[in-house]
Amino acid sequence: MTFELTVADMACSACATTITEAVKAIDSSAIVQADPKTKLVKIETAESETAVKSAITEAGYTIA
Ligand SMILES: [Cu+2]
Repeated sequence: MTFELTVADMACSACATTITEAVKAIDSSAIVQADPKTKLVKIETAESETAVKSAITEAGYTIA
């Protein structure tokens, strides 16, 4: 499935990398586009939205 999350505390490209890696840790074939300017993270994954949200939250970020 494909969905888009807003991560308000994604401040820079290092945050975007951390978030991308957190998602890829639960689904290595996930496609993640994280943009610190818009705070949007577009994710294409076989994992559930709930699983992805908790992976990002556990990495220390807040989903709006
Ligand atoms: Cu950052």
